[in-house]
Amino acid sequence: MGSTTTLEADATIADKVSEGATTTNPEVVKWVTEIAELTQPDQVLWCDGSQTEWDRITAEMVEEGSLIPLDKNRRPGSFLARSHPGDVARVEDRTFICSENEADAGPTNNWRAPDDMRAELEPLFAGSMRGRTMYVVPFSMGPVGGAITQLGIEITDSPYAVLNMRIMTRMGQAALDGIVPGSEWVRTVHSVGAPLEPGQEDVAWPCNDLKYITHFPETLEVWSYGSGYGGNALLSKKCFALRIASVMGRNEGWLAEHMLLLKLTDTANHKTYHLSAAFPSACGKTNLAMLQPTIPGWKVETIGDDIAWLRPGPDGRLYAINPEAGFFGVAPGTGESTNPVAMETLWGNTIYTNVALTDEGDVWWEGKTDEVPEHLIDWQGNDWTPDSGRPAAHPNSRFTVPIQQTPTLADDWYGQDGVPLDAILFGGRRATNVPLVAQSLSWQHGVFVGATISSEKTAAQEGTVGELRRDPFAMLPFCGYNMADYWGHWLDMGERLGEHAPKIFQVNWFRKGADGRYLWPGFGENSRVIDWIIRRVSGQVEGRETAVGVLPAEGELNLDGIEEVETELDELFAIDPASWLAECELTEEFFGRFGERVPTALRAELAELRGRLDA
Ligand code: GTP
Ligand code: SPV
Ligand code: MN
Repeated sequence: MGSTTTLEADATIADKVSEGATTTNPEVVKWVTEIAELTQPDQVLWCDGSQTEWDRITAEMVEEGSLIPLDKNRRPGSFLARSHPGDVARVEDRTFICSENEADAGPTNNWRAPDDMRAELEPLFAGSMRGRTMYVVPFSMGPVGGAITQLGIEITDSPYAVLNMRIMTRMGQAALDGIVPGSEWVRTVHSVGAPLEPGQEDVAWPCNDLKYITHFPETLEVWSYGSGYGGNALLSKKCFALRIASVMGRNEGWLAEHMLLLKLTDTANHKTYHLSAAFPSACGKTNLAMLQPTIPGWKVETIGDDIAWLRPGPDGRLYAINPEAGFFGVAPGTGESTNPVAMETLWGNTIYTNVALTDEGDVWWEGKTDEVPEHLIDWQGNDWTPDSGRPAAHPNSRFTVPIQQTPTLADDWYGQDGVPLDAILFGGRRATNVPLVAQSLSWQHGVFVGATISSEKTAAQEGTVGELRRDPFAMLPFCGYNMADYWGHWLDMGERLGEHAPKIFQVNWFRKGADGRYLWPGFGENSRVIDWIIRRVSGQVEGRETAVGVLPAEGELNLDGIEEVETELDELFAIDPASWLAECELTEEFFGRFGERVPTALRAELAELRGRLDA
C-alpha cells in the first residue's frame, strides 16, 4: 500500500516515506516536495499501483459518491463515474505548446512562451490542492527496461485519474526504480483546480471552468489544470505519449504516433505481419485493433488501440510498441455486432465514464444492444426513457479497461523490443471523395497522403461534430512541434529505412451514398481490405494504378458472402478528378499556413498529383 505523508513542519517528504512506492532519487524527492509546497495538499500519497491501493481508493470514492459501483455479478470490479457536464472531452483551444520559439510550436498549436505560461499557471496551482490528497504516480510507457520505453511521474489531486492511470500504464515501484539520478523522465502535474476550504463539502466531479493543458517540450514537463477528463487528466496519454514524445522522437530519431497496432497471421502458411493505422479520434482505431475477420485465412491479434511508438531496429526495419497498458475507448457504437472483442474485454475491472446506468446496476450506451432498455439513469444522473429525445450516454462516453483482458491480445504486447511493421494505414471519416483503400505510390507519396488527411470532427473534442478539417497523420491535436517539421521527420525516416520501409495505404470506411447511408459495411468486413493490403505487401496482387494511388483491380477485393456490396463498388472507389483538384486547392492553402517550412518533397507531390489528375 502507498504511504501517506502529512506535510507538516520540519520533516521532508523523503523522511516520511516508509512504505509503498519509495525512492532515494533526490531529484524526484525535490520535485515532489516543490509541487507539494506550491499546491499545498492535505497529504501526499506515493502510489504503488497495488490492488490494495486500488481497493482503498475506489472504496473512498464510492463512499464520497464520486464513483458508483456496478452490480458485482454483472460487472465485477467495475465502476461508473459521471463527469461535470462541461468536462466531457479534450479542450483543444485550451491546449498549449510552450516551446522557447513560437515557430517550433507551429501554426496548428496554441503557443505561449514558457516563462509567460509559468507565470500564468503559478497563481492557479498555488494552493490548488488544498483540502485534497496529492497522489504521486510513477509510470512506465512500455515494458520497464524495453528498448523504446520511457518513464514518467504524474502528480495529481484526482483519485479518478489515479485509478485510470493504474489501468492505462504500468504504474508503481518498478517504474519509480527506473527513474535514477540523471536519467531522462517526464514530469507531469495535474490539478482539477478545485481546492476545498476547511469543512467545505466536495462535489462528485471537481473541476474548474478555467482549463489549461500545457506542454513544455524542452524541459519534458506537462502542467494540466481544471479538467478531470481522460485526455486532459491522464497525462501519460496524449500529453506525454504523443505531444512530448513526438518532440523526443524528433530529437532522437523515432516517431510517436496516434496509431493502433495489430498482428496478422496468414493461417495457411503461418506467416505473420504487423500493421499500424492512424485514424483521428473516434474514427475506428479501437474497432480495427480488435478486428474479427469475416473471411477465412486470417487471425488478427491486438497490440494497441491508440498510441504507437516507432523506432528503427538493428536490422533496419521499423519496430513499434504500444506504450500503454489499457484502453480508454469510445463506448457508443461498441456492441456485440460491431466489436464483440471489446464487449468480452469489458467483462469486469472497468471504469466507465458518462455512460448510462441500468436498473440492474449494469451499464448501457447507444449501440450496446439492439434492444433499448425501457428505463435508464442517463449520463447526467437523470431518469431516461427511449422517448426522452436525448442520448442516454454522452457521445464521448468511454471505458477504461486493462489490455490484458483482451481475448485477442498478442503476446507481442509483452515484448521488450516491439514488432516490425509491414504496413501503415492513414484514414479519416470522409463521406465523399476518398476511396475505400488506395496504396500510396512511394514512401514520399505516403507522407503526402498522411499530411493531407482530412476528417469530419467527432465528439472526442469540444466543437462542432461533422465539420471537415485537416487532421494530418491524425496528429493535429497531438503533434508537440511544428507540423511541417514533423512531415520532414517522416520523410527523413523513409530515407533511413530505405527498402525496409513499411508500405503506406489510405483507407476510408465512412464513404456515403447519395441517400446518406454508408456504402461499406465496415467493422469485421474491414478484414477484406486488410486482406488486400497484405496481399499487396507480399506481392500477390497487382492492383491498378490511378491518379491517387493503387486501387484493387477487378476481382482482387474478396467479397465472398457480401456480394450485395458489388453494386456499391463503383461508388466506393470512384475518383472524381474535379473534386480531387478542388481538394488540391485546399491543400495548397493548407500548406500555405506553414510557409517555407513545408518540405519541398511534399510540394512536389502536390504538383505531381495535380499532373496525374489533369492527365
Ligand atoms: P479515439 O479513442 O478517440 O482515439 O478513437 P478510435 O479511433 O479508437 O475510435 P473507435 O474505434 O472507438 O470508433 C469510434 C466510432 O467509430 C464508434 O462509434 C464506432 O462504432 C465507429 N466505427 C468504427 N469502425 C467503423 C467502421 O468500420 N464503420 C463505421 N461505419 N463505423 C465505425
Ligand atoms: C482521443 O480523443 O483521441 C482519445 C481519447 O483517444 S483522449 O485520451 O481523451 O484524448
Ligand atoms: Mn485517441
